[in-house]
Amino acid sequence: MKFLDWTSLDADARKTALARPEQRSDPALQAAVRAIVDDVRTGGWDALVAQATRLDGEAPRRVPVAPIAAEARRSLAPEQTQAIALAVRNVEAFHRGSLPAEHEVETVPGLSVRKVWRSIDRVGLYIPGGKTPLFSTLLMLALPAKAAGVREIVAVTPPRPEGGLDPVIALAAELCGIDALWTVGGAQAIAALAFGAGDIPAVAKICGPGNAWVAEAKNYVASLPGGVAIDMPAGPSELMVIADETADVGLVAADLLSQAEHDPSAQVLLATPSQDLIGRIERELQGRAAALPRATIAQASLAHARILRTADLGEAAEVANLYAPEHLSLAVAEPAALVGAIRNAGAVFAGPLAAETFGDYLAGSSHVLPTDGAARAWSGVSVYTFLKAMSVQTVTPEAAARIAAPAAALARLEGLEAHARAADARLGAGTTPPTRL
Ligand code: HSO
Ligand code: ZN
Repeated sequence: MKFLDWTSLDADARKTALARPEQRSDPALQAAVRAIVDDVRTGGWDALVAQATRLDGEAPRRVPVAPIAAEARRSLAPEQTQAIALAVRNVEAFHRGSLPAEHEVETVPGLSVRKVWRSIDRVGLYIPGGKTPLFSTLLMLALPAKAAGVREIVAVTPPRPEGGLDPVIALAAELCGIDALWTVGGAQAIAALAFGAGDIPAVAKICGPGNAWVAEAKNYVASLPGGVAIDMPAGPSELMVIADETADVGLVAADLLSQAEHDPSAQVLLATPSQDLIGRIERELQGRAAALPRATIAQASLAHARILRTADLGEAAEVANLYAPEHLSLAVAEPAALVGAIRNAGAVFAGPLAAETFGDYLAGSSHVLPTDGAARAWSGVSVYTFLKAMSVQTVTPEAAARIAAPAAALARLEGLEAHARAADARLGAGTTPPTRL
């Protein structure tokens, strides 16, 4: 853990204090990913089967979720199933409630421009697998997509190490109204979604986190001419906590550890003006970390955690804006006042009771959020991820009479005579009947 006095650091030292591990692309991995993607692109289903069998030990299958979800319902405790259902309810409610309204502006009397929203027709959702499949990620992608009105969701997830579909993922899918998932993962799954392979249809956008292979494949398919759209790449989890002297050291430590247990490279930071809190936090973190089932991972993350002493909460907010964390917790007496000062963060947890863990599972917002400083310019997954705005122009004869001449003037200024004539042609059009030949 690193302790730093932010106020006394110069610009270079501040940069170093907030540096993240470099997300450098490994040329060998890049070449391997491109080879897999190109193979599936040209070889279709047969190439996909060969790659998936070589890498994951089984051919891709479209697995109906109902029978496997039934298995999960039998093996889970009722409160576990109910907890997933509650998460589905909340996440669905939040995203349905955050659908954008249509806007109409009459820029000139009779000339109206509307902004209307249309969902993407077909999207691909990548649900990461591995040893601990995070079924919650399925909720956080599928429910915003459904709320946005996406007609077809093609969900893929790697087969379990022992083969087949994870029962809890199947249950989560069923509760989200997804009736089948493809058990295929890695770069080969991304290629199948990008170009189509067998019965896996090509999609317009691929969303969801994954390992380095998946991230590389997403970037590659998106870079190709006419390539599929992707969401932002996901880096290691991040949590910054801003705390004041009223903060409960146990709650602050619990939140920091909740992200530290994700990954040895998870980024946890505390910014506080309270020397007293700084004095107590290290002991609290070390003691609690050692007692966790994932102690080794949490301790590896804590080894590069940063505790920053700031002059006041305003300076702590500036640190957060510079760092742009994926998650920002405000463990302060007056969180509402501080929220106003925050500009760059994926998700904010305002007040000591707003646990980051609630956001990970069931508060309602998506936990697929911008990492690695992307929160300076990107938002987390929401209904907007799956929507496009379209403008619709309508013009009355009166409006046409007012705007045709200035439009033609602008066109002639650009030397585009055909544009000018198209504008002029609207003068009087619609008011006089068309000439009959
Ligand atoms: N905190 C993670 C999401 C997650 N947490 C899934 C638990 N399960 C995203 O940064
Ligand atoms: Zn988490």
